[in-house]
Amino acid sequence: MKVLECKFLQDFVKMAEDGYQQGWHERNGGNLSYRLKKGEVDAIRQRLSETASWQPIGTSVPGLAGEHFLVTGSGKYFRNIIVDPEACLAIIEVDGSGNNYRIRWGLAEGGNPTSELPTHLMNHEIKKKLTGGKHRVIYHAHTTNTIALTFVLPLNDEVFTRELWEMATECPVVFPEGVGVVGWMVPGGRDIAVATSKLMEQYNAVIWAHHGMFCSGEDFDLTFGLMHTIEKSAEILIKVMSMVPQKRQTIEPDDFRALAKGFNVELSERFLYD
Ligand code: 2HA
Ligand code: ZN
Repeated sequence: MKVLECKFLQDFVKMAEDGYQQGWHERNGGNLSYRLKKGEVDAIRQRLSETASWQPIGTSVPGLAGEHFLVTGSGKYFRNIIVDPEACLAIIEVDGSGNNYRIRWGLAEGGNPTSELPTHLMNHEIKKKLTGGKHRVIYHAHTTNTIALTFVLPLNDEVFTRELWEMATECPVVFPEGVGVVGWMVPGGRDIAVATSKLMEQYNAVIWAHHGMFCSGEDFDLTFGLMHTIEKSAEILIKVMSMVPQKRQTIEPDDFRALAKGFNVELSERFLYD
């Protein structure tokens, strides 16, 4: 089967275009990765090259040994993905040790997988383990309003979660586990990957101060939907903060407790401080 005709590739391209249309992917900003199912790899096996050499990932992900991922390319622009997926994307394979990868398809004009490969793969490793293999998508975007909030809110999980929950009744239902926050760090390496994947043990969304956000999910719709919901909530919060020094009324801790009951979700008391 042709890789470009596969549903997983077409869904990946649509999600990338949706993100671009949101304004989250200026220049080469952001990156996306998807862990292929075994049947998906089998369907394209004859189209996968075995000639590329193994390269170091820059971190160790033994829990992903032998897995294949569709990933965006380093320096490639989201706005070009829909035009030429074969030049902008790659399918990579992780070796048996979890220390190296090789390119098996794509990057037709040359290049490397996303500069955030360590964070993507470490997030995939932890989520694969914690969800029994359900989570397959990791998404990084430069979400404008969420980034803006990292200049004015304290950089801690409790405040970000609570403020974002208060801005839309659906929020605690969409991300009942809350959001994690990483203070400013140099992107693109192992240190930020370790910090992010540690928070991914608890959350499905992690905000990078003055940079953007990472989301994890089972499929493209759920992962994009999570990013979209959080970013919209951040936009409402900025509008509210721009209008008045303090909210006149809001969703209160007891309202959240009632919501948790009604929607059968668990909301940690950690976020329901007075
Ligand atoms: O340029 O978003 O974090 C890609 C990025 C790096
Ligand atoms: Zn980025």
